[in-house]
Amino acid sequence: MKSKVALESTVITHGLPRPVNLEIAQEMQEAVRQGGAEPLMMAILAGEIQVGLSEAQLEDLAARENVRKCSLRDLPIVAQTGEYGGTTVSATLYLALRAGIPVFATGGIGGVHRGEAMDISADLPALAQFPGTVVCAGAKSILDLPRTRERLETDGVTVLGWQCDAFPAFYSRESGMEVDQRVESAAEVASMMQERDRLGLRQSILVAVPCPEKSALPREEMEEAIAAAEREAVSQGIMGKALTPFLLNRLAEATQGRSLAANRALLCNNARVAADIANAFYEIDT
Ligand code: PSU
Ligand code: MN
Repeated sequence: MKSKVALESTVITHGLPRPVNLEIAQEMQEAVRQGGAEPLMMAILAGEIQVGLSEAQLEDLAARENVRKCSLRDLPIVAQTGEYGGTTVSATLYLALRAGIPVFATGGIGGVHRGEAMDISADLPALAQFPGTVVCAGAKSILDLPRTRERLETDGVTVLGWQCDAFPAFYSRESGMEVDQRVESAAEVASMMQERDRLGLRQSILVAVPCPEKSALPREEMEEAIAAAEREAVSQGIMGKALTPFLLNRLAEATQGRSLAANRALLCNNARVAADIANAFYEIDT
């Protein structure tokens, strides 16, 4: 047995355009393997929960139309209807822990959206309820980051900065907010996971890893593009689970693909950091 890293699949089914979605999924899996751990992508295939996908299953899912974006509330539905589903952070966190996998890697977590609609991702209550370790590049810059950061604090989620003091904002390395504690190594994170478990706490540890420097985008530039995409979403009446994919797609257009390159770089980087943490935890836990 070796250490395992769970990967989410909504980023593949809904967050990235085809055909690079498949390439990036393969790169993420490779990054985990390079780190000496086993990658297990979580997804729903014909109503069945999958803990890890074969190459053929991954290719099929990445190319498939009519895949449901599954947060926790969608899991009973797809299990009953026999649909295909990509799992978001909330669903992946739950399913990974259920399968005994404590560490998982994603891009950015969902959070509190901007505007009046009180759209809050199911990722936040899931992080407050399930004791996993989620490696991400902070919260997506399309969100209301101060409110998202406050909500993590209210919910008792431990926010660690991976070799950084600033809470990263996905494409950008800074958000103007701080993490709870800076960490330098996987061993420190693993040790905090162990302490969390000893204390009987039920919240996740969020490990926030900044986007690699050469692919990151300046915050000011992103702000303008985000505001424009946000206005467009309001005028077209786009909301609910369709909002995040819509905004991500508009940003990729507005930055001539540079947001996509940043997304790719941070996903692979997070996968590698998650492998290091999984190995370190495996060592002290077994
Ligand atoms: N970040 C990305 N791409 C994505 C997502 C996050 O860069 O596709 C997905 C994740 O699966 C996350 C979900 O859990 O969006 C949050 O969606 P919502 O805001 O509808 O809760
Ligand atoms: Mn939402």
